[in-house]
Amino acid sequence: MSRLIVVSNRLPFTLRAHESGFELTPSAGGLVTALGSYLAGKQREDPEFECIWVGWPGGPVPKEQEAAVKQRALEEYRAHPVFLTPEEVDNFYHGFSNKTLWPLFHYAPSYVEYDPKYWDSYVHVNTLFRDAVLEVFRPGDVIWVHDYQLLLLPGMLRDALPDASIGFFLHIPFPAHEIFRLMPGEWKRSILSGMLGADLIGFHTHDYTQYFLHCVFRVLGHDHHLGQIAMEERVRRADTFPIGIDFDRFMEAARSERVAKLAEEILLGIRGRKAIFSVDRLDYTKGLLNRLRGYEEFLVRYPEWRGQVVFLLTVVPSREEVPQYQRMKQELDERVGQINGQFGTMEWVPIVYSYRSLDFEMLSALYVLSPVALITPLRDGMNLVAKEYLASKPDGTGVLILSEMAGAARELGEALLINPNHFVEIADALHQALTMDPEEQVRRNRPMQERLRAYDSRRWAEHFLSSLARVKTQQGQLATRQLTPALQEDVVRSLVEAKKRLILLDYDGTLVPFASQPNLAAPDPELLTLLGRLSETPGSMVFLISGRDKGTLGEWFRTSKIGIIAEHGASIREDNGQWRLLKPLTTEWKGRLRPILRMYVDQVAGSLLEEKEFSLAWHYRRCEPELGAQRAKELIDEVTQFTANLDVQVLEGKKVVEIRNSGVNKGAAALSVVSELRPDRILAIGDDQTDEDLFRALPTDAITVRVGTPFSHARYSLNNHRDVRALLDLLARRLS
Ligand code: GDG
Repeated sequence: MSRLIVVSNRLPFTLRAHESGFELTPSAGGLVTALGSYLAGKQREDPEFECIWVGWPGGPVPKEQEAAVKQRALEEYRAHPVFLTPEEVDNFYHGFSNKTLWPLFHYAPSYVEYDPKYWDSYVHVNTLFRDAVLEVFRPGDVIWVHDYQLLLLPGMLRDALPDASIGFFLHIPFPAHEIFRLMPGEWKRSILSGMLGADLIGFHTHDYTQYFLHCVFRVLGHDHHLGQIAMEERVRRADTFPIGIDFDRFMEAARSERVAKLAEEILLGIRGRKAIFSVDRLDYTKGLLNRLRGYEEFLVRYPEWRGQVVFLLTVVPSREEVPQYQRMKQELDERVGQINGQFGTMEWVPIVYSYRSLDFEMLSALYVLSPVALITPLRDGMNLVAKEYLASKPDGTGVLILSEMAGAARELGEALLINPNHFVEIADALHQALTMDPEEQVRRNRPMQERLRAYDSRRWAEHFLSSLARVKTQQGQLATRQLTPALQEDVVRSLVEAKKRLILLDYDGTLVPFASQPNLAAPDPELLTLLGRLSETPGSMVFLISGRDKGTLGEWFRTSKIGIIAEHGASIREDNGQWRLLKPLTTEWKGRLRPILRMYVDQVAGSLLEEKEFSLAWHYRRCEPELGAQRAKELIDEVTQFTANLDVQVLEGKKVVEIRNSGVNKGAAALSVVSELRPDRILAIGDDQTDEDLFRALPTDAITVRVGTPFSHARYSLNNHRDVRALLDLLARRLS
């Protein structure tokens, strides 16, 4: 990679206009810091490497100044600004981003405003970002889009740049489906499709990744395999990348004289009392009021600490335009006043409260001098403050009290984890922290520090970008070649030259088109003749390999000499016409699952239950499509939970949900046939996901053909069953 385009709502600087012009001052958010150390390292390794940042400069720019701002942004920051009008800022940023997505994704549905005006603006501003990216994009660039303000952008970029490398990272939680579904249908679908425009979609925790995958499944109907989303035209991945911090920077600062001096001054100011510390943006998700309630309870329950501790509460102004934030600020001021009024004395103020932002050294000094950090968000994507606190403790002492609702709690299990809704827990944790002996503090902190040092912000960015590169390679490997007439000649020639050739053919969608009911897809005379001609040529072994039951296939091909592997590989028909199992199977699970499937048949008009010897299948081809797809997701969800302890697997085929014994698949079945017959050439053709097992399992020199899509583990692709028949006909002619 020689160029990286980072796209985020805000640029790494803030623009301030004044009478004589404007100023660009660097801003140091979590993302800027995280990427900063990665970029510096990358540039050292590869002087050619370049990063361009696309985003909003954070303030209104008069039209006549745009060109000058653009010029300076490029020169000073390698940045490409997206200019927004005050109205766009209102509707897109304060509106949809912060009044709709932010509260919803942080599980505060009662704060959510569903305003179509906001949505329209969100769509529009995402197109402005798209245009800005397209202005700077050059083939070969990697695009990395960040956060909830730009959920539609990856999809918009994909439409314009079908082959580009596009990554997306969400810095806030992704909510469970129960919450996500509160949004109107069009918004939900557009947001998920927008995110799926990326090749790699990253989240902070495994839960967020799973919730996203679940929503994709429930809302759009795309299933996934280990985070790889099975969409026909392109593979993309959702995965977990917990953001790190610049560990060394905090550790170094903590060791610096300047910070030590500042810390000493602050300690003098609080007369050497033990400091409990927190810093957050003003936000209802950060649990500030709960924290105060917990601190108050602590002073009530443990009066011996009165006068001995000081709560250094720093709140950084944020989103002051949003009414909830204004109300919260007021409530916060009142609560601090009440607690100080109730417990304070002439000598002692329980809470030292500041409402402003700190410079880095001040922040570092507070981390250094505070024996306890109290971090209690109600929801938080990650929470970097918790990590930074630990990175600022060279001797390993200090106690982190952390809400289990923060993404960071997943990595920081040795901290004192509390539930932020339970103020008694907060109070007890404060007491425990203040009385914890230093050895225990070090014992808890060292492993966390090691983790933070090893997976720092640089590693995080490297991990994400190398995973993105891997997805691109994988896409390249999965893109099959269309079996053109010239290639067909080559393929047929190599089959003709072989002494023993094995031909494995899926049935529905591969040899015949799909029928509205499974039993209406009987083979036509032309097909029977074609397969007959093929199987009669010396050295040819033809097998149908299908998900259908052995009864139907056996009946349809009663007189035919071809081999049959039925029910995705459960049973095989031998030369003598007898069926045998390919591996021992049980069916007692059917009794437990049949009633669930029956319930779905009753509830969804037009659906039907097909019972095969070793599987149960719920078909919804004839149902109202939306309802059928919706119920199929629910059924899979329900059955998957139910089957956790059963030796069965749940599979979604084309308009069918099938449950069968695990370990039974076309790949395993084909391999057992291959090892028995030892062919020197194999041709395998199939059209759906279950055939991918077959393509993956066969030796690499097998001629594998996927019907209907070029994205497959097969080597070649054909368009439809007519093309398949034409290929088989050509082969039969050359063999005769
Ligand atoms: C979002 C997600 C996720 C704060 N006040 C000052 C200051 N900070 C720095 C901290 C820290 C960062 O800002 C805050 O990061 P958080 O993670 O706590 O929270 P959000 O801003 O809400 O960020 C969050 C994050 O994205 C990263 O993915 O962790 O969950 O909500 O680095 O040190 N820095 C200075 N003065 C301050 O007053 N210098």
